[in-house]
Amino acid sequence: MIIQTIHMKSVTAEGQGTLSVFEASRDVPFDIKRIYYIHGAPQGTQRGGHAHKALRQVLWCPYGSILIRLDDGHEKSEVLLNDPAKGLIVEHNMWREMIWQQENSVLCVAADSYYEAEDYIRDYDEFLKHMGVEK
Ligand code: T46
Repeated sequence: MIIQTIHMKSVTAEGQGTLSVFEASRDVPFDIKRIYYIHGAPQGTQRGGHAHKALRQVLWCPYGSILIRLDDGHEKSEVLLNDPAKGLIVEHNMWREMIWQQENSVLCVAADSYYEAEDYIRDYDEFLKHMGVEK
């Protein structure tokens, strides 16, 4: 499985923190139509448990530490988002789970499409079938 991460350009101002930035279609391989973020989750929170038929996204964690588990039906992989300048590209046809390693960690997501409930596959057996994987 190829894991695509990006390192965001970061500009530190002495004693005033750091500005990190990425640009649609330049630093991530798509245009961005929607941004959402998940906050206020206790440590140990597990979210996700689905795949998308078409949606492509970039995930980043500006505060805290969140483990992302990816599964393409053949291989599984994990990426720890614990650096505000690190982004993870999650392509379509990828089962994902997100596990909060630290309370109040924030997960930000920029997506290439508007919200569409029909794009989700929320049943793992259905996902394997969609991917043509024999159980
Ligand atoms: C993903 C991971 C990383 C909306 O109404 N609009 C939206 O744009 C989104 C993303 C969600 N919702 C509603 C649908 C559900 O009633 O918000 C509720 C929670 O969504 P969900 O259970 O899918 O949340 P997560 O954290 O499991 O998954 C989310 C995204 O849905 C998903 O696309 O890849 O974050």
